[in-house]
Amino acid sequence: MATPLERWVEEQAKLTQPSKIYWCDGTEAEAKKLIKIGMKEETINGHPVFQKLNDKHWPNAYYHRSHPNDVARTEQLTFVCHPAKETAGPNNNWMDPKEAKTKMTALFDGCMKGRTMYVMPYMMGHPKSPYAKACVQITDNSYVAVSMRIMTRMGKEALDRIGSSENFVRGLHSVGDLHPERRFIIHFPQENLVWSFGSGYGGNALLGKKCFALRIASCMGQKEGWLAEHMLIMGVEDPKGQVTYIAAAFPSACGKTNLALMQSALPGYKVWTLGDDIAWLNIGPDGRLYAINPEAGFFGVAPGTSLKTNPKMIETLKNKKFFPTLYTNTAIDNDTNEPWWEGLDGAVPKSVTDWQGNAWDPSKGTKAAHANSRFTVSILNCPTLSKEFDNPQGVPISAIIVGGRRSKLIPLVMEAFNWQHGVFLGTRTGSETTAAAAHQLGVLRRDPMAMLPFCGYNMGDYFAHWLNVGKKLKNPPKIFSVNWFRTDETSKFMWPGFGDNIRVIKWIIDRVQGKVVAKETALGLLPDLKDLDLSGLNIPRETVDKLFSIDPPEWTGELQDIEKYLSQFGSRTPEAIWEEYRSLAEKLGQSVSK
Ligand code: OXD
Ligand code: MN
Repeated sequence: MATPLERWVEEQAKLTQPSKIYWCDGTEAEAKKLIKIGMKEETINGHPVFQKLNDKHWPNAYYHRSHPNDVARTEQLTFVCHPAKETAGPNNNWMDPKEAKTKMTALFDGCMKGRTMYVMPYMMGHPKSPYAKACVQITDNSYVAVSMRIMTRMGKEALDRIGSSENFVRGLHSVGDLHPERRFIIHFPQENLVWSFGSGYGGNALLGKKCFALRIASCMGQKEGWLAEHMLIMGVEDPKGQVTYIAAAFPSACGKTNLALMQSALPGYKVWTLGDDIAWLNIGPDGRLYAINPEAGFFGVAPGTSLKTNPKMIETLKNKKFFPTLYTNTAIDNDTNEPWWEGLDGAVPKSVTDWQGNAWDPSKGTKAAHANSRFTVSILNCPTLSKEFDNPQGVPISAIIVGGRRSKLIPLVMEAFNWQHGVFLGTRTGSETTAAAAHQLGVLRRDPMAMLPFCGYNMGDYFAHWLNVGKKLKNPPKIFSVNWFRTDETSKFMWPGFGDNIRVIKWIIDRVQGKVVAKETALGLLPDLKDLDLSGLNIPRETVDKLFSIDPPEWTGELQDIEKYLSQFGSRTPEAIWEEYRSLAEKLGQSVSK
């Protein structure tokens, strides 16, 4: 008798009518075969799905050029279909589940004619972890299939875990005809199901990532008492060899990957990488918060990645260990057939093909690589991979960091007074926008816990869930806010960032270990400057003061904006969050109506 998985695959095949069905085993041999198919038999917008790059300096490198209209997540075309609209909240686009099924069924009907249907069983998390989830994605594109091998644990262990059970997360994906009017990323949280049509872009098409591990998983976490978060996970080893585990939430393209692989500027401190994008946080048997990274690879922004900004990522990309590494929408150096992007070390190559396949003419002022061009590489290639990466129980988190790109107001670092205040710091987080999603650049967008595009249910309820998790923790992590991006009067960043961020992390660890005291201010607990290790850093005292300055009148507009934002969720915004808001306003000497 057919298993639920076989039956589901059969139903999807009946709907989409592929010419072939191929069950992926996730092996290297298979990836090689799929890449060949992608080079010879499949095209996107007239370009072969894969192009071989020069292996000399970039081992196992393959190039993928997406459709120019399909280069980022499309939040306006992303829907979460709970039966009731209020469950989705103002933070999500909502469609009635029945209407969504009808609409999507029409799009998927016959969409794989003449194509191969790839069936990919995969695990999010280590197969032995009690926190891991078994999943299956179907796609009709070899780039997506090969990317999923890199980003997840694909193959037999997932199949074994599913066995004859109904209990697996389902994802149906087709690139369709890549027409933006026929592009929809649709989530059905009640069925642990995602339907994605019309895009091959990572965040829209690799359904284990944002669609499942954040949107659907956040709904599972709400029901089951855990948190699915847009966070990096790292272990920081101090000079005594003690490792402190930290999870940090920053919006897309705000430096999570750089921090997760940071090469410390302070001697004796070492960063061990566990993840750069997603953390699942569960309450462990001892009442502490434990983190696993459900993913197995990095889908990182290429421009700006260099030996200077992220040497360990360059080493990761140059590691031969795990096959293959993909470069999507970067430029290509024509003389060497190697990938290239703005910000990469060395001179600008003489002759470059841009991300759209045209000869690049720098005098026109255009970029050769797309601002959101990406590399996809296995975490197993990472030289700083933590030995705890495969620990099924995860790692105990001692500090949670929230942050965003703020040119003003928000200090370099501060500690929350307690969990409730920390959750408030998360809710008020905002960032000046970047290129990872298709929207206007440089505008302040409130992005609570960096989850605005990823929380699969009403954010007011999400804040309440965070408060509830805190109540259940016997030994909750301390919560911190950081801001690497404060600028001076000439709009220059005041903090050097990158490897120097360890100076801030050291203070955080010293606080966790109870080694230093902090100063109470209206915003939170700030460092005594003598406790911030700035040795060897040429930064004037006046600038350091500015990085921490609090100017109450400047906060008037900010408070109004926070209030406006939180009010959207009506009575679902917990009273405890409003309490923190009022307390902040009062400490800043401002009167507010809420
Ligand atoms: C990502 C994103 O790709 O956040 O990680 O957009
Ligand atoms: Mn992300």
